[in-house]
Amino acid sequence: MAFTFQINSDVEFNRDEKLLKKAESFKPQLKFKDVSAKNVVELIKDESKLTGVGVKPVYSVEELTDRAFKRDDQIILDFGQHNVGKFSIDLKHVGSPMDAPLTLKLKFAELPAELAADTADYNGWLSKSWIQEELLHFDTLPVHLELPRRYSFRYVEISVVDTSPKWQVAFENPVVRAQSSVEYDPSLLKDTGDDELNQINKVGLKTLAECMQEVFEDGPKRDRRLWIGDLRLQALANYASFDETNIVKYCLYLFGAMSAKDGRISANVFTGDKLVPDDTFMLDYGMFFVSIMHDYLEKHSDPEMLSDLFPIAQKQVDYVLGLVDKNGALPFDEDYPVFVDWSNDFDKTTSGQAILIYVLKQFIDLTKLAGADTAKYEQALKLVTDYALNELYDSEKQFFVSGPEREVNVSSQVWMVLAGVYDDNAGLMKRTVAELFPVKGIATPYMYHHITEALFVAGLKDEAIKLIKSYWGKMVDLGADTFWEAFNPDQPEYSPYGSPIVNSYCHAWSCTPVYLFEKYL
Ligand code: RAM
Repeated sequence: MAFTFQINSDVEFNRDEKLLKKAESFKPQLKFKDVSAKNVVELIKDESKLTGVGVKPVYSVEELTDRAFKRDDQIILDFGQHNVGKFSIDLKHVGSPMDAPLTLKLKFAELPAELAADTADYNGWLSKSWIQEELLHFDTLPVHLELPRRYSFRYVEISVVDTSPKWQVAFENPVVRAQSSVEYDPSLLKDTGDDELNQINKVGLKTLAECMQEVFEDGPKRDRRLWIGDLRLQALANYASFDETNIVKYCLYLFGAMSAKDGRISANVFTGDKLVPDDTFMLDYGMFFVSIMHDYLEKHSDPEMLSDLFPIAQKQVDYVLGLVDKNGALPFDEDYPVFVDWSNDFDKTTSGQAILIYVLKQFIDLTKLAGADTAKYEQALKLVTDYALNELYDSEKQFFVSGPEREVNVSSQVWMVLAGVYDDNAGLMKRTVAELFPVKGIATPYMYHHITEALFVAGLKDEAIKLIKSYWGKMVDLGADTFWEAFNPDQPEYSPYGSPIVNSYCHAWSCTPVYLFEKYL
């Protein structure tokens, strides 16, 4: 099973006001820019695009002013690019006096596919409230409408529910006050020498920029909050591009200031009006707090951060080491799962073991840096690594196996390679490519990132590039302006939530080509 909703209302949290105050000093300033809509477009059937829906321009936005709309009329505004921000528009009445209110329905979409989907059909397990829609009444016109809520979109569909037979409504100046804490600037990217890769890189950078708000959000449409797993990858892509250090520190300090009293670090933090740690815990996400510190300190020296956050990282590591049995196995626990990917189709026990090894190595580096004693952790590392090599590596199959069925899956090999457990990574990944590719049943760019990185680490550069082109490249072909939260190339309409209408089509953990190209090309 993978992660679904957890309700752990009995968990007690720390709230370290000193660390929160420090966090506040790192909080980034948002930058704002007004972007006008470009065209009015209409949906068309286009089999080359996601769910077979594309758009075609009908007229330019300047021509909107001359038109008036009545009951059941509809327009779709295209802003020409993905934006995160607040939408505004001028509404005027045309004709006889207003003898009834105006009712409009507004729908915001990152992709045309969302506009084609019928909201009423949504019956998934995530809240319907994520669907980006508004129903609005206006008793008098003209009105300068400024929506109070931030949306994430390229397209806005405006449906006139009704005016009255006596008058119509006209629209002018559709604008989004676009926001981010960085400015998207493709000149930050190096030329890979390959047009397709350059295009993928740009879409990756745009994705990252849109998700860099006051925190590294996972997705500006949904969940609009700070998840550790996403943060780790965003921070890496950020070092390879914008290299904004304060936002990383802000996020790290938030997790550090609000860990659970038992030592676990929450999987995500709500960062609306109040800062609230979620009562959701995932073992791999909690442990990646260490990785984020480690990655940061590899790039930027920061003794103060190390001394502030090291004790918190240590408690998290100690908590997980307490779950390891005397043989060195880390059992899979439904109540404290390893996430790894949204797919439920593979066993994650061995991936969890490898992630523990991966993090433990980084933690030992941090321990040395902090001048603390590493003996306990060196010993633990040996125990869990020996277990992986002796019990989880099947020398007949020549693969790492996972779970009671001794299943061979891609994720176990990938994480063992990333953890540097086995002495022949190249051989292991070659066998993985030969026997377990094409990748099946993996649903997230998050896991595809780890597969790709394992290929690079193992020296299989051509395979890595091939995978990037067939995965991220396919999203571009399907119309991505920004990369998506979930994508299964065999089943492009897949959603982890039961319906693509709540999928996020600008999702942080998919931005990693920016990091991979910088590091491995
Ligand atoms: C979803 C979001 C987020 C991810 C978690 C596990 O809610 O997509 O990005 O980190 O799942």
